[in-house]
Amino acid sequence: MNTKDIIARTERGGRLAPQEATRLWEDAPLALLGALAAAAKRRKSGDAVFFNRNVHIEPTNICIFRCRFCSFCREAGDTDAWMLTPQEIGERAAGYAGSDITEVHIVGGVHPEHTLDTYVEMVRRVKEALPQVTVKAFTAIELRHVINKAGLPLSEGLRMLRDAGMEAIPGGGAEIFDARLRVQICPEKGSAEEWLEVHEVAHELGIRTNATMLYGHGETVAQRLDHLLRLRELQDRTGGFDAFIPLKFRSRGNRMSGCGEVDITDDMRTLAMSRLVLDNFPHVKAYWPMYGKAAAELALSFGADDIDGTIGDTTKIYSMAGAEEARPVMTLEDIARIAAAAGLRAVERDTFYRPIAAATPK
Ligand code: V47
Repeated sequence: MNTKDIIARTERGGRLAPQEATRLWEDAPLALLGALAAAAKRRKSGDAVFFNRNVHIEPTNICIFRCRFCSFCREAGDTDAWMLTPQEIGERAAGYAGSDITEVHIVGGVHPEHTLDTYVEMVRRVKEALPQVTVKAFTAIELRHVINKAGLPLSEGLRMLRDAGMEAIPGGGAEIFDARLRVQICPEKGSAEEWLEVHEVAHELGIRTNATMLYGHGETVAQRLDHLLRLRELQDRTGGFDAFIPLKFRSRGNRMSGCGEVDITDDMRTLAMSRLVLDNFPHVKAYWPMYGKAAAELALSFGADDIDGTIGDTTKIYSMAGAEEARPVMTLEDIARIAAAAGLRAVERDTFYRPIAAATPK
């Protein structure tokens, strides 16, 4: 098939075959990819740019894994290591009572002493403090670790967490699915199949999830595409993913600093190809604490329809890795301005992309 035919089919919303996606990714001009991805975005969500009012709680940066790309993890006893108890997490959540946040996002290191009960207790305490707020919690890696440790089947452990109030699962821990690369960058983390299985079981239980891909650390186009195709295949079977979030490798303060960082043209190309390949994902998110606000604005012209949330300076994962926003805070005015600059309209959503009409900024 020649490139013209591929473009014509993409414009009609047709599914890209692997060879066609490779051709576009490697050869198409960036402006063309942007136009195709922006049109695909409009077919999915019109002129909306979704955002939510959220905070992150990072229970600990102490982690038993030593992923080479991570700038966040510490050993117990390090001067800058922290660990919050479930009670402290509940107290932190209680500090947001009366505010208008709709989501608490909980992700941290895999602490050697944390168990499934610790996770259940964290979720329970947050829900107790903020009953109206959605808890989106724990990567597939954290979940698999504590559920295995408890000697339970995945379905049982996830059900316990769901019953405590974990209503959604974020997309972290996917990194890059390619087995050889995974062994190099996060050898202890478990396989792609294990990550995918946690999400599949969650979907079977009615728990919505997100998916990420860590890119920009020397992987090939084929390895990125393989990652997207595996997600597309699972989504075909379950329909349980809400959003895909490409995560650009940030190089400060980790053992992969030598890789450097890819430039913004690669960011936009990757985002556009994600939108085009993942035709069955409702949303593609430009996570602004990772890109920076200016690149997140540009991303809205390359297929993204979501920029995550207000965050209120509650996450350290990206600032510790050298991202632009040392203290990530996004105001409603910022969001409205960014959406308008892209010719789009900011729409406040809940975790499940239901619009919260009354509060949407003008
Ligand atoms: O899995 C860690 C990534 C992820 C670095 O689901 C890094 O809505 C780049 O998954 N450079 C955790 N990336 C964060 C995450 C996430 C973020 C925002 C929204 C959602 C969602 C999920 O952060 C990890 C890893 O892939 N990460 N270190 C780094 N140096």
